[in-house]
Amino acid sequence: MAIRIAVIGAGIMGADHARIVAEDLPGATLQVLCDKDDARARKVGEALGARHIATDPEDVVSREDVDAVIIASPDFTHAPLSLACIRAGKKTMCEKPLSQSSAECLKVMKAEEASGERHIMVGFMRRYDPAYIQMRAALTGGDIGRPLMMHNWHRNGSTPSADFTGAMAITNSAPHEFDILRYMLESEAVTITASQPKRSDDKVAPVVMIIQTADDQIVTVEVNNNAAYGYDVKAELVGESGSIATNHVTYTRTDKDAIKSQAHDPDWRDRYAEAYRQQNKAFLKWVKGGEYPERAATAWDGYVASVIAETGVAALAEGIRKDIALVERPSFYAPR
Ligand code: ISE
Repeated sequence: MAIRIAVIGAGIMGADHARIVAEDLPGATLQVLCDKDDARARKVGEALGARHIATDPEDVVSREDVDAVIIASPDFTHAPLSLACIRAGKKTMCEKPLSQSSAECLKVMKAEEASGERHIMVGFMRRYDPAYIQMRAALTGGDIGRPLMMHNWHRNGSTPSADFTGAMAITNSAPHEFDILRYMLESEAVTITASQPKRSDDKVAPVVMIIQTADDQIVTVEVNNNAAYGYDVKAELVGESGSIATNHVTYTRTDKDAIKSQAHDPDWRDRYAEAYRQQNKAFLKWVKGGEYPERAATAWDGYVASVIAETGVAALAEGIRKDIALVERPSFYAPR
């Protein structure tokens, strides 16, 4: 029988996850599409053939005809809904960040540990992106020697919504970078500094962060949510005997008027389409009874990204380098 998935949230990411479940995930059914906004839930759900439309997420999570849940509602709902999913015993793919508050992430970790089994995968989909997979394979294969530095550029054409605050550059966008640097370098971030240039208008300004790892590597992260020209995420890993960088991903190039050009994606859904698909396939395999996915980000990874973000926000406000202080990693979250 197909796995009955409920998608919570019918905004940008909720609609995308619902589309993947309905059209691109053999073995899964879009059982419920839930959004607080009934009209939005109906519009997205009916277009994708969702079996049920709902507006109360807590109610959806505990439905008997729901086997698994994808949480893609606003950031502040992620932790409370993850807790509800753990209580209901449902395996869950929660969009990043697990929470913008590390204290809330700890609550999720404690509840999950108390339940005795893993319930939560956090949607750090870059772990499933072919470019980062190749980068990691080159690194672990010894192609570039010991990694010394990682440079990351994260540019959005514009902020995704009017309620996107300045701090969200660090708490909503940068967590992708915080997670991928840990995943790539297999070392924890120990200090962070953050600075910002001043824009001439009141739009969210870029942030540049420098992070040091426990193995004395240096990572730079630029987040520019108003880059104006399109979605553009790049990374370069510099090792002692070589370096590897992600390429711009496009299928075509235009030559016209003596100019060679390649388009930028409008946002992350196109650039990371394959990563989202692979991530959700891994989720489905786990729900069907497989092992917890090897690449998946756990609630612990969600917690660490949130602590780095909180420390980054403080480093920016205080204008100083801050230590990143984590609780001890519970053995429940030891790598398997
Ligand atoms: C959004 O939530 C994402 O996850 C995107 O990948 C990121 O580029 C964007 O800045 C976030 O707001």
